[in-house]
Amino acid sequence: MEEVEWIWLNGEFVKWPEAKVHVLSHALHYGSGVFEGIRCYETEKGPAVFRLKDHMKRLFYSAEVFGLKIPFKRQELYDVTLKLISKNELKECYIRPIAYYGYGQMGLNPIGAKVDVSIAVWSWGAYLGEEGIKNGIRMKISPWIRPPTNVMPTNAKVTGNYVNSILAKVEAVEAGFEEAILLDINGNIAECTGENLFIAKDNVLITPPTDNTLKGITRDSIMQIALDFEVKVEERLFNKDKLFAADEAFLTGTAAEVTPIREVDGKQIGEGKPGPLTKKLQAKYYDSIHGRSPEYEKWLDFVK
Ligand code: PPE
Repeated sequence: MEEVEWIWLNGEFVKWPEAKVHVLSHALHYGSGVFEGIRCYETEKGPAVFRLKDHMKRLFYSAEVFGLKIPFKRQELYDVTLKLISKNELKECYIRPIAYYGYGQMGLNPIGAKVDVSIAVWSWGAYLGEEGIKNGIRMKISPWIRPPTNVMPTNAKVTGNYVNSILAKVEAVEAGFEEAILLDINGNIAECTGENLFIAKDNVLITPPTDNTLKGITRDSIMQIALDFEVKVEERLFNKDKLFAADEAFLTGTAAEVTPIREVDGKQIGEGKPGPLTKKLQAKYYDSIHGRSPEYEKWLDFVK
């Protein structure tokens, strides 16, 4: 990982090597934290963070679901994020805010434990590879099931949830695939380890509802772009048959951006390459994050 100079930790800018945690931090043992993944992109008007307000809103939503009290205001974390990017003189970066139970109290009951908050930024390239963004990836349906929300709060970005994602990811990668698709307990497609999933059939875009999955901000952006292109969008449950019979499929996420899917479980999706609708939505998404689409400039928060 590429280090930068500054990390923001509990109200102060500290040097990268100084941003450490104690081995008895609560979150290290029990996954008791909430976090976000955000990206900043270079634009003609300077670096801009994509949908920063929405990401901060989701951070506080996750904290509320989990019952963790963030000892800063949403606006403070918003301001600090922009400042941190300029302080590190970055043009493009990934942004990782995290709030977690820190050091001082062990045992499962975290009530009253200290909450630490940090924001780190670093440069992070294509999550599933440049090749994947261009030509599509090969996916595997995971034997691991996305837990329902009465088991884990899967529509909140709680760190402990990601054990489920790691299990699915490792299983898929070891079997020679780039990424895993997780089903819900009823066999419907839920989402991927760190992305939402879309299929296109007869020019209609379909994505699972987010009752049991993360309400992706990239997902929401793609749905808005599709509607602006007058493409019909449906949020409904579907199973793997529909996925295998799709004309096109792709996944969305801050890290993965818009990555086409060319194959699932060895079966070719559509023509086995990024389809026309995927390419059109992908191109518009890249234009919007890089400030080349005036209609979506509302999604950008510029670093001063
Ligand atoms: N589902 C999950 C489970 C998920 O973690 C993400 C983001 C999404 C969907 C897409 O959400 P959004 O980024 O708002 O469009 N995953 C983040 C973490 C990746 C990581 O490896 O860490 C991300 O994309 O930043």
